[in-house]
This record gives sequence, structure tokens and C-alpha cells, in this order.
Amino acid sequence: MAAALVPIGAKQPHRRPRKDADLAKAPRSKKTVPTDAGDFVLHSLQEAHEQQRRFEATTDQMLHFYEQMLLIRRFEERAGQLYGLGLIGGFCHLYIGQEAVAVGLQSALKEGLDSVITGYRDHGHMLAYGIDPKVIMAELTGRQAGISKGKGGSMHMFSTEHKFYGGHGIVGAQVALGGGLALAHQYKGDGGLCLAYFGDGAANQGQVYETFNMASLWKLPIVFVIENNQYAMGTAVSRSSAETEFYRRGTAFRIPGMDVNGMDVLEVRQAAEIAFKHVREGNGPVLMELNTYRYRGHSMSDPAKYRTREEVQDVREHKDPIEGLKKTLLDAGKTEDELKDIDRRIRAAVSEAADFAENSPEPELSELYTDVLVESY
Ligand SMILES: Cc1ncc(C[n+]2csc(CCOP(=O)(O)OP(=O)(O)O)c2C)c(N)n1
Ligand SMILES: [Mg+2]
Repeated sequence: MAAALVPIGAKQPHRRPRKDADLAKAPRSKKTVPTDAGDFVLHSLQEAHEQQRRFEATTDQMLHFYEQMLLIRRFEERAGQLYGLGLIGGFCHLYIGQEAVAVGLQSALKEGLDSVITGYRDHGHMLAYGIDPKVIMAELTGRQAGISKGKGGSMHMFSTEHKFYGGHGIVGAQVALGGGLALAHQYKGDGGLCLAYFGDGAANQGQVYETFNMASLWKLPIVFVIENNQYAMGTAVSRSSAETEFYRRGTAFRIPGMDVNGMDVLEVRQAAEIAFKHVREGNGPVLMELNTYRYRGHSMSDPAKYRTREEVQDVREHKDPIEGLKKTLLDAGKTEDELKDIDRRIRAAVSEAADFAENSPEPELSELYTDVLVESY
């Protein structure tokens, strides 16, 4: 064993020389968990995932996923325009490119029971819940009709009714808060789980690992979801992370990991089936890495000079989640015209949401004094 460092000039601690008798009494090295069986648990979910990667969806289910992803895309495109017009203040982080993650995972949740928490790139997660785009757009534009009465804006959306606990601007903070939500599920014994989303950048935060430790120790019902969109602001994962295979990051805490293609909504949904079952059966947390890509800059004020246009174009052309599902739907017998109709309907709904937001009043000044303190818990 290496000698403990003692500051220069300080008294050396007294060490009794070790005798053979001590050695005889010393407990044998006791490796309690890492048996073959224990290690198998760590890899079993990935193995199950590899055995069946894609969810066997009906055509109606696929159409539903398609509509939800398209709604997020069109909504975000419109939000980008409204930001350009000065109608959205503060920050605005778009989710374009990552749609399959929120749609695939949230479609497997038990509505009204499970809780969700994420970072500031949160519009897509709210839309994936089926929350009215009007109230989300009204929130983005800071209007009274918004889901947080216009006081949260883009980054701090909340809906306790849907068990959606934000919308957080402090990178990684939602992971520890998610641990708390999971503890509440366990304490109440309600059978629910918490889905805690965070980014590849957030995955380097210390509090993430403190949460991993407690969550695994207490077998909390939580699914940690790393949305690896390859960048944290302007920094590529390979420049910031010693281990870029993020699904391995729970291994030291005996949290099984899953490596998932986050650009394929059917793969995401199938992986969710496996992960959620494991958690619901009381086995403790799962760590899912969802490999995805954001097409736009980190936020609306990012010119994205740290990557080439060709890189973005390549993902758009070959891995786009919406185009991918469109192909599957066409193979399943849907026609181009039917899919165009869906797009038309969604564009109309998004325009309606934008008009509603623009024409809604701003919050009353008296709102400055509400929702400041929680009176009772
Ligand atoms: C504690 C903390 N540190 C730094 C920041 C500044 N910041 C905001 S977003 C971000 C990058 C996070 O990247 P990632 O976790 O990959 O999420 P993404 O934006 O890609 O969704 C940083 C460093 C912050 N908001 N909070
Ligand atoms: Mg990122």
C-alpha cells in the first residue's frame, strides 16, 4: 500500500510493523459482487437489446411516431423563426435531429405515473407528451397562456400535471433532481419510474456520478438517458471525454448500460421496453446512451463554426430519423400523398400555435409575486 502523504515538517504517524500473526488473522480479500453472474447482469440488457433491436410496431403506431417527430421538427423550425423575429427572448435550444429520442422513450412511459426531467433543450420532450403546442409556443414567447405562465420560457418549462419536472439550465443538475424523483416513486411505492435525460457534456459532471452511486445502492427506479448529440456547445465528445462510449459509464456503479441508435425511433422504443421492464422489476437504474445528432447550433446564438456543413449534411441525408421512418412507412404500404397530408396538417397546427402565442397577452405584473415560494409541501 502506498504511504499516506504527510505535509513536510508534520509528525509521521506511528506505524506498528506488521507481524506474521497479523497476516494470519487478516481477512481474505473479499470480493463480494464481481462474480460471473454479477457481471452478466451488467451486460444482459445490451445483449437483450442486440437480440431484438427494433420494436414491432403496427402501422398506426408508426404513423403516430411519425406525426410526433414531424410536429417537433416543424415546431422547432417555427420557434427558430420566431426567435429571429425577436419574439422569443433569452436562450433557445432547438431539438431538431434528436426527435426520435424523446418520442421513442416517452411512448413507452406510463402516463400520469412516470416522471420526466431534462435540461434546457426541452421543447421536444413536452411535445412528445402530447402537450398542446399552443401552450408551449406561448411559453417560449413569454405569454400568460404559456405552460409556466410565461415565466419559465424556453429553458424552464414545467408541468406537474404531466409529471414533467423541467427544463433546467444548470448542466447536470437534473440528474441529481431525477434521483430525488425516483426516490419519491420508491418511497411512495407507486410503481413509477423517473426518466432523467442529460447530454454528453453533462455526463462529465461530478453530481452525475454521486447520483449513479446512490441510485444503484438504493436500487432507485430511474432510467438515466444520455442524449449523445456529439457536442457540448462547441466541443466534440472526442475532445472532452476520456470515455466516449457513454453507456459504459455506469459500470463502476454496477448500472447496466445500453448503446442505442437514437436516430431510429423503433430502436429507441424497443430499447425502452427492455430498460423500463428491468427498472420496474425493482432491479435499480439503467443507463441508456442514445446516439443522436443536433442539426442546429447549440443555441440560436451559435454560428456552429466547429464543424463542417458537410458533416451535418451527411447526417441529414443518411441518418435522419423522420426520413428513416418515412421509408419504413412507404415500405409498409403508405403513400407519399398520405404522408404529405400529415405534414400539411402539422404545419397548420404549428402556424396556429404561433398565431396564438403572438396574439396572447403577456403576464400581468402581479405574476411577479406568484410561484416564488412554495407555501406547503
Ligand atoms: C453547471 C454548468 N456549467 C456550464 C454551463 C454552460 N453550458 C450550458 S449548455 C453546456 C453544454 C452542455 O452540453 P450537453 O450536456 O452535451 O447538452 P446539449 O446542449 O448537447 O444538449 C454548457 C457547458 C451550465 N449551464 N451549467
Ligand atoms: Mg451534447
